[in-house]
Amino acid sequence: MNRKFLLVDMDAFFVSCEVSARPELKGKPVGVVTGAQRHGVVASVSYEARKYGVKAGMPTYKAKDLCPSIILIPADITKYAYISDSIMDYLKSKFPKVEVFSVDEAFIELSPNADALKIGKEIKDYIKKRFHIPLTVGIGPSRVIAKMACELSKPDGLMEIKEEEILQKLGELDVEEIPGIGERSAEALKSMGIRTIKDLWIVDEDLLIRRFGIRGRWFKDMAMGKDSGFFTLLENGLTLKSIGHSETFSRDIIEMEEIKAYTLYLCEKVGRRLRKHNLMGYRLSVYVRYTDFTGNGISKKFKEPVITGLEIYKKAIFLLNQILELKPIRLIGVSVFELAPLNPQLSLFGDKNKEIALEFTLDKINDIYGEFTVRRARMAGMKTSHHVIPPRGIPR
Ligand code: DCP
Ligand code: CA
Repeated sequence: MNRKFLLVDMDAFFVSCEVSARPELKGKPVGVVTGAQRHGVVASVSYEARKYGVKAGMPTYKAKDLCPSIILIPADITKYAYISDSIMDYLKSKFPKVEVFSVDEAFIELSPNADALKIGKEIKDYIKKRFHIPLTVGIGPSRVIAKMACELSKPDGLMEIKEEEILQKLGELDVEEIPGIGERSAEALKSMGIRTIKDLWIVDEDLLIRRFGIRGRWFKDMAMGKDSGFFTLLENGLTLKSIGHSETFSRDIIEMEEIKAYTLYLCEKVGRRLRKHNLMGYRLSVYVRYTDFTGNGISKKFKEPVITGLEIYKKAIFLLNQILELKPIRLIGVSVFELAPLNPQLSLFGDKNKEIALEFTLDKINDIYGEFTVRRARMAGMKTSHHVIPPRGIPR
């Protein structure tokens, strides 16, 4: 592999941001809550509260049941985003190859002979001193190994796993410890007698592919320390902020059927580009410009990510219905934001799997025979004679 990656991951990030402003909270069970007061969930949990079994994603009432002394603080996302940006800017100013992986995680590729432990220690010291945020650094010959080294040494850790140490240091771990292998995939693997990372080393790849499709290969690759699935996105240098598509019409559009048909066309395009980049997104925006040059737009974050064109379409129509005025339209735009890698753990999506698989198949047919060779019936309502205004700075 002869490469070296370092993962920088803040410990209990949202909580740590609060503790840095209020040092009296240090060492106490603390949770940061997102969502409405009564129906809030704990998004970040201090390591002291974790001892009581409190976990990220739990409803606040459950967190209080488990740990009555927990101090719950409402989330201040703007503050966390600012601290996150400042930390990422610092990393980017120091290293040429930084991949921001999430709000509080970044991979740094170092030269293979760099003294990664020394560099990791320096990063830790600087971030702690400058931002008062504790963090863990994992180092490995690939991103997936750096990530596992990080998880193993949290909190306030620093660990390197060399290529020749993978089996010895990780071999006995449960398959679930591999990023991207969730509970359901782990269960399925276990039902085949594959419990540990070492078991994945030994098992025949064809057997995994027969059972899990392409994900089977990803599982084995990652167990052996090779970036795949989840991490190939980064390898391709993809750091998109949004994927969107808009069309300016050369004539007025007013009938609902036609609006729907164009919207579906836009959503299919967006869905297709998402899949091409192996992405899904949580936020959807739609915007409209009318012939009189006025316009409006709406944006909403959804709990479930959108992946397929049809899903994007249903949500886009829901949003459009909230803003549409009874005026002739000249432009419609649809964008998906808050992108995340389309997890290899597709089983997460249950029934949605079939729809996703179908869309991938349609993509293949359309790749061969031309865009929209196969398309949904509703798009037939679309009349021709329009031209496309390409979205800004977004790869096709
Ligand atoms: N987050 C969230 N909802 C979740 C999980 C996380 O809003 N279900 C937010 C809060 C976290 C931040 O993202 O502080 C980073 O997520 P991590 O998974 O890295 O969790 P922490 O940084 O809180 O803890 P750890 O020390 O395990 O990394
Ligand atoms: Ca973290």
